[in-house]
Amino acid sequence: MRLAIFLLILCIFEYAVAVDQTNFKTCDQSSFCRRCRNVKPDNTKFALVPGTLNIYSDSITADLQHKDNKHLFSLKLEGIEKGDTFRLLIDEKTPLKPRYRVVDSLKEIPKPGSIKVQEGQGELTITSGSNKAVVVADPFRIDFYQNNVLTVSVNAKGLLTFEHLRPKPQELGTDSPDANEVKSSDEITDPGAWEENFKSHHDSKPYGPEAVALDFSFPEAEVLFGIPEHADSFVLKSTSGTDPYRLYNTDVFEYILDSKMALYGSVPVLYGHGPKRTAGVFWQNAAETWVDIYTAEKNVVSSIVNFVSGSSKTDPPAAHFMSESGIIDVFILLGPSPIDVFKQYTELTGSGPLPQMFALAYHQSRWNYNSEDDVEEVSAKFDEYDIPMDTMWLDIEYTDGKRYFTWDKFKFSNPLGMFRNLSKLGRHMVIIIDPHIKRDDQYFFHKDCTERGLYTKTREGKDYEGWCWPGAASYPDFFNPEVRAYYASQYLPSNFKTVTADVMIWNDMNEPSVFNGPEVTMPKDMIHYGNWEHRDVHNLYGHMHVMGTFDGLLGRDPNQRPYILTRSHFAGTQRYASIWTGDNTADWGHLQHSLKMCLSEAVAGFSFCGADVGGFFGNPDAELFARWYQTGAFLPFFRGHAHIDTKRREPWLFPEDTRLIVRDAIRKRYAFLPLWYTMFYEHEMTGEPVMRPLLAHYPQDKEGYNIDYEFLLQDRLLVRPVMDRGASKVNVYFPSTDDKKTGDVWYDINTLKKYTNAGYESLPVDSRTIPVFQRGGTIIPKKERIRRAATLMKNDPYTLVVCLDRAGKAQGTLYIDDEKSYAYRKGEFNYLLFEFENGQLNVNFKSKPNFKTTAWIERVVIAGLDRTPKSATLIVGGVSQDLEVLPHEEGVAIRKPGISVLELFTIRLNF
Ligand code: NBV
Repeated sequence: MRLAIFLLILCIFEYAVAVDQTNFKTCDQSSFCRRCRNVKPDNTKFALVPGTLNIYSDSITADLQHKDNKHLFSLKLEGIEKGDTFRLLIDEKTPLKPRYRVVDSLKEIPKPGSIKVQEGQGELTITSGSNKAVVVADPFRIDFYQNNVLTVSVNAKGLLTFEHLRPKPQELGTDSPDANEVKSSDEITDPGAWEENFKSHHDSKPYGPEAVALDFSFPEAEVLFGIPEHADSFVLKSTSGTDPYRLYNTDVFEYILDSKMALYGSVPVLYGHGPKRTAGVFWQNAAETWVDIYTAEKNVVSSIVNFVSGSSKTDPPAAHFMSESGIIDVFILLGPSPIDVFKQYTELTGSGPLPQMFALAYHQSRWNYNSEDDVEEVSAKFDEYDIPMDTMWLDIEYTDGKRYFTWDKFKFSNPLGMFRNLSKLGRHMVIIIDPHIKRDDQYFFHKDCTERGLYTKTREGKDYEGWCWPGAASYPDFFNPEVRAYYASQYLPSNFKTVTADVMIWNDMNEPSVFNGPEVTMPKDMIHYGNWEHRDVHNLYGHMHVMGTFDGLLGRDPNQRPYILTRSHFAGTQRYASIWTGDNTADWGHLQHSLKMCLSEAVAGFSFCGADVGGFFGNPDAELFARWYQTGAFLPFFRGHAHIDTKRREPWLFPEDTRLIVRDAIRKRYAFLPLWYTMFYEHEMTGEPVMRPLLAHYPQDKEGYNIDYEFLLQDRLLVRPVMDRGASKVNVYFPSTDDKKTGDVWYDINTLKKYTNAGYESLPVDSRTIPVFQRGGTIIPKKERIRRAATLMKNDPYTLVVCLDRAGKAQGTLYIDDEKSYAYRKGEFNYLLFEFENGQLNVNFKSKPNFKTTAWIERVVIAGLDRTPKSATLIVGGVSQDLEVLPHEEGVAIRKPGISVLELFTIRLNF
């Protein structure tokens, strides 16, 4: 026992001081990365085998061969029916054992559509809708055209690698025919090919080298972006002279900024963007992956070569994906617009479902709220200081010794009472449930998992044991459907009796984090359901965990939308959970990176993203704290959170002026909740991201490509938070809509001051300013009676803010439902379209209103009119009524239309 405690302390200590990057591999320290990166360009070894082509109505297949070792691979190319998308699959024709194919990432198997095939001299043209793929047999490459424009080339650099499975060299008898073949033409000499050590960890690599890699060029692109999660700029940097970007879900202690190191999540989708076109590739592989980025800016070698050869042609931006195992399964997304390509991606992996309203409001967390009294006090103080707050969070200390699904009976003797008290105030609670399970024979969960064989196994078939918060721990094998079903059943009211159906779940440490494991995670040679190595599925572990949780919450209450926050994630996890950027630090750089990181996540399907407001590690000073709240109020997931060793930092513990700034920021969030809710509904429906980079709507504006300190919410708001110490002004960039440098009209959301020029504008700010602008041409719904919790604002009246474009027009939507259940999926909602034109505001229903509400419109604010109206007339069902028009900031306000959101109406301005 003593030894165990000693070891735990040692592990935690090692974990806690393991700030340095040497705990994580560089490409050079990873055998497969070295091998793939060593492949020389422009000399691909692969060619299609003549006479092996099969043409089907929706796909083609052919054999691909490695010219030296003669190994055969089967290639399949499909044109996907929906979206301008192709799918390319390459696997070994007759592998020694099956290779892993990801199945849980896609929302469903995408249906291939009909294709036309034309055979030419050494090449093949496959037409799918208005797109085509030209497959060149030798040297093998595929060029993808969208509307006859070459948009993505596969293997143009010739970096394709497919290491076939092979017997271990020393295991071959001398007379084995394979032995000679392997030795003569196919030897992989890298010392880590068959076993590999990293620090004190040994990877037994029983199947040897099995990497796959491929390059993608984007002839129409100027910048590449995507492949979260990295604490780096939105636009990807060249990796020439640095490590590639890494995708390997890891718990990195005190992660550093401007780094290509892997973090908690991996989403292998990458986009190439230029003024005319955007395209993407989704590399569906869950093994450790590295991605090299070739972009012109830093490609010194090619510039020199071009200079010497007198050529001005530079290679187009390209990416080289390298994965340790699995197959090549890649979707080519042909755009052509940024929004098109984002939708093509979510068409495959799904969009985030509409959350309950409370989840879009403000969350209050820390590691830890220490007792029921603590929770109650904090909740009461929010009321005392009139700061709205919807959800309190409990971190790991609420449990009985980190045994999830149990409570510390001293600190939390009556959790049901605590929940009821919060519920009475309209508030919610989220509690943490991590995947590591304490190895304690008295603990029911551990007993069940042991007896029923639910844990991830070692190579010898024993339960894998690692170290985490509870000490010795094992890890349920969530890849096994039985494990997920068992896990889900733990949430049933009959099992988890100490929570109500309103308590939601936070899944942390699910990379999985293993304090004493290689790179703080599970060894790659552990075994999952189906006999797959952890190596094959690593980046999916958290995803499968979250699937179990989601099923659990649904099973507990089928009509309530589950809310889950997860740290680890993969492509598709957005269907189940929101994410945050993990353990950031209370400094200005981390505040700035919260935008860049969530922008990358948003284009990779994760609109519901946020960062720990205030910074997890360290103590923010008042200025940073306030600026962080102002920024967080405009990011989708808005939660204050802090490390256990930090000073308590509830807003009232700061000086009064800071508290008031924080209060103001949170209240602003609440005022915009109708917009957030509408945007998330539209996100679920369309798959378009909520948070967007400037290039999403201003694709031609090259200056905007690299601006990632500013972002759009849909195409309605432009947010440029103050994220520098001591700022007295900010440089806001208003993007331009075309080459002529004209742009949209923007209105400051507070003053309604109008900005009509595209380009940089230096604006003065004080400590209260959050520079946010509404685009001319939009109508935004708001609620201006702020209450203690969003759930209490359900029937409150709306304000519509109409900001006119240059033509005096605007439009916008408002979505309304019960904010909690799935009734909206059965049509119980109202979806309104407001349109303003010729001095008149009209409403239409986008579908028949089907949700009863008493909510009404209490005010219409209009900005950008060129004349001041004397009055307004409200017309409902042929009956007219005069309304008062008053000056309001730099616009006007129509007072008290007093009209239900269920009625059709017109408001006419009288000049
Ligand atoms: O559960 C404790 C923390 C949590 O507060 C944080 O948000 C997670 O990202 N958790 C990580 C474990 C360890 C942190 C050093």
